[in-house]
Amino acid sequence: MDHKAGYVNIIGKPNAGKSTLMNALLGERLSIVTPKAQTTRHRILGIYNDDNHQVIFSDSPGIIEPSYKLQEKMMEQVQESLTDADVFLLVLDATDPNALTLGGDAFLSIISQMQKTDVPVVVAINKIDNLSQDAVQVYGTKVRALFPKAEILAISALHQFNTFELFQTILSLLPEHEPYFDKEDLSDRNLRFFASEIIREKIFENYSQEIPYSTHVTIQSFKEEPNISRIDAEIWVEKESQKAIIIGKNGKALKKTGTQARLALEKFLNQKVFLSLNVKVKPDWRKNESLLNKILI
Ligand SMILES: Nc1nc2c(ncn2[C@@H]2O[C@H](COP(=O)(O)OP(=O)(O)OP(=O)(O)O)[C@@H](O)[C@H]2O)c(=O)[nH]1
Ligand SMILES: [Mg+2]
Repeated sequence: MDHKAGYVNIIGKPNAGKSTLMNALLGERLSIVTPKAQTTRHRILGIYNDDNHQVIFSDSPGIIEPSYKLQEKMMEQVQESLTDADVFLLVLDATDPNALTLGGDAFLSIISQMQKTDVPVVVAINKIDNLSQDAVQVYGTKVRALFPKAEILAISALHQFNTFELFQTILSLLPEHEPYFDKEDLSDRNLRFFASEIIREKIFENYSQEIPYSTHVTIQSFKEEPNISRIDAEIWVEKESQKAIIIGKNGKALKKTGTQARLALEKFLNQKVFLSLNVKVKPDWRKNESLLNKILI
């Protein structure tokens, strides 16, 4: 058999550039990206197919010490990606002085698992567009000391520098295997999921402090008509005061977010979109186990 296939599980701290990198490797904007940490909440598979390869990239939330139930569930999504990897792709933000050292036991324990595993490890030293060559060199030496057997590449996911080389390295490490998914599949997630993520991305971009973290987006209905998709979405918040902030004075803030989300959805779906957004208060949804079990699957 000369077909190769496998799971390439991307892990790292929040904001390291994991989602940017998955999108760059796939050439598709599947995972949402924002400047804020803890943007990604779910494990998301992005699938690359050609005649001889199926690369299943797995994006996941950044590793943190969970301090509430939603974060615990996010870390369960990370744990899952530690179990089925054919290749680990560890993403480090080279501009973060604490990228390798501090960051709590959760991250250190994952680093130590990576050091012991028989699964091939690729380390992507990311954001080198913001670093001098000397600094990259120094950083590379530190990473080499931690991972003597790993493939180590200095990249910029944002500017797609060295990402082709990274992709070739990954291909060379994949095992021979039949495809796991249909060759037409791009992801394990459906359009409703991506629609909710795109709306969440615009919330992350438009609101500050705790607001984005206190929201969740559900799609109430998604109707595909020949020339337009009609999407009804609900934005959950935890308190009335947050609802007021999301809506803004005279509805201005929600209108702006809604317009940006609609335009992004139109680009993603390649079709006109009618988007209706409703804000609903769901007290303490981030601590509600049964709600979270429905949301984080
Ligand atoms: N300068 C620079 N910025 C980058 C690079 N890669 C990602 N970023 C930026 O870093 C920020 C975080 O990127 P994400 O891809 O959302 O990071 P993530 O690791 O998925 O973050 P979480 O989902 O929160 O864990 C965004 O503002 C990106 O544009 C890079 O190579 N260079
Ligand atoms: Mg992400």
